[in-house]
Amino acid sequence: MQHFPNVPKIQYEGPSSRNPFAFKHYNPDEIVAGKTMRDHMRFGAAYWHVMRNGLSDPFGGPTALMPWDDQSNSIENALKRADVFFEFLDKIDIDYYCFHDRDVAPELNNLAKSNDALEKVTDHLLALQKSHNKKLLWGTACLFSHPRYSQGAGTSPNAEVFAYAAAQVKAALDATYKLGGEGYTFWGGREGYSTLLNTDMKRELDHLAALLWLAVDYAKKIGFTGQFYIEPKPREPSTHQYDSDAAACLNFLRQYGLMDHLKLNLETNHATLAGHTMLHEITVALDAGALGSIDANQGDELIGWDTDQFPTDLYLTTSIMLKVLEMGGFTTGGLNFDAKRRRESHEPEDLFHAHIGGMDAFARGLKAAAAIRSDGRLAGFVEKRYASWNEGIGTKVESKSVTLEEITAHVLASPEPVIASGRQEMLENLVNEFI
Ligand code: XUL
Ligand code: CO
Repeated sequence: MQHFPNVPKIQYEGPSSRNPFAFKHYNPDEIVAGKTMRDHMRFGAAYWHVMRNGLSDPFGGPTALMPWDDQSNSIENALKRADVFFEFLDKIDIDYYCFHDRDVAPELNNLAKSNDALEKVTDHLLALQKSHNKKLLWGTACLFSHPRYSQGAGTSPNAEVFAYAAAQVKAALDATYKLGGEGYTFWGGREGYSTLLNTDMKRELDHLAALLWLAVDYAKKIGFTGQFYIEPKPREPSTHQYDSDAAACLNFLRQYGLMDHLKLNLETNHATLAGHTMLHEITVALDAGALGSIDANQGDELIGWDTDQFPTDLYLTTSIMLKVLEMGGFTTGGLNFDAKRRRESHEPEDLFHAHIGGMDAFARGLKAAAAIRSDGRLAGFVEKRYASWNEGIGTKVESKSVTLEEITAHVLASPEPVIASGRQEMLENLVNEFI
């Protein structure tokens, strides 16, 4: 059964193609900077957006046409959706996917029944992965939709709710392990507060760390060797979320001794909600050796919430790929399109236009980033800007072999420092040469 009858398998046709169902820049087998584009990108599709997002917004209900979905909470419906999803992955030529437990399988009226449903659906997903040659980038537990989590999951004031969340994490980890998942993500949708008047922040953070440690210990026990990630986001749904940005997450991980066990899964629209650029967030993570994976999307400058749009901004994709190349590429992570179509783009074929656009934008970002790196002028400029640290007083400070008195004596014996221009505009022009 063909669920996307109007859509062919998407193939690379090159920049002169006018076929909307073709890649103009993403050529999976083309070698760029020593690796195929496919291996650089490790593209993933998000089950929650592709299969479960009806495109409703706070002012109106769902618009997305999903003729394959009977809208029931049944296991049969869940199994059918999985078939459609793998047809989508085949046609769009994406190798990886990501899911929440409750996207793929229904939450039923008790944990035993929900776990049983998850077991049945993941058996089917495993078979589909094998027959379609697809892989799981990461799995996660949805600890934010059900009303029991309205006041937090790992940070709930109610210990029984914490316990429920922990049990859900166990089942989601079992599922991820069974499916050979290369990672497991924690996004703390409700891990924050609405008012501090009723909140014991210290206790809530201790509990959140306890949840992560329980997961790390359980993974060891079952032999799950995938990478754990934590995904920063500053607000929405909570007024304040504890994992507010990359620096806050790293501080949390360090405080609770978790740095060896978790890396960051960074999302562009979360970075901008935090008042940062994605480049800033990636740089913070990379410098801490904690850049794990990327939820690829972009926000809308005119709307102050998480619009989760498909990434089409070439400056954004170029800056991301510059850092990914600097890191030496993804290991366990990849570029997961945590992105949804606009509410007006309700036809199934819009799923393809959206992903094609994101994949082509990243392909162009990769090529531009590789060219900027082999050109060398940008890195050369930065290197030269810090050259004074490679000699004299700079070396002494960096090697911590100098006192404040010695530094003062040095300054008294030296002329006024002359600093060079930062040349921001020249460097912006240089980057534009490649885009
Ligand atoms: C929400 C978000 C999540 C996580 C997974 O903003 O990004 O979908 O990626 O829970
Ligand atoms: Co995300």
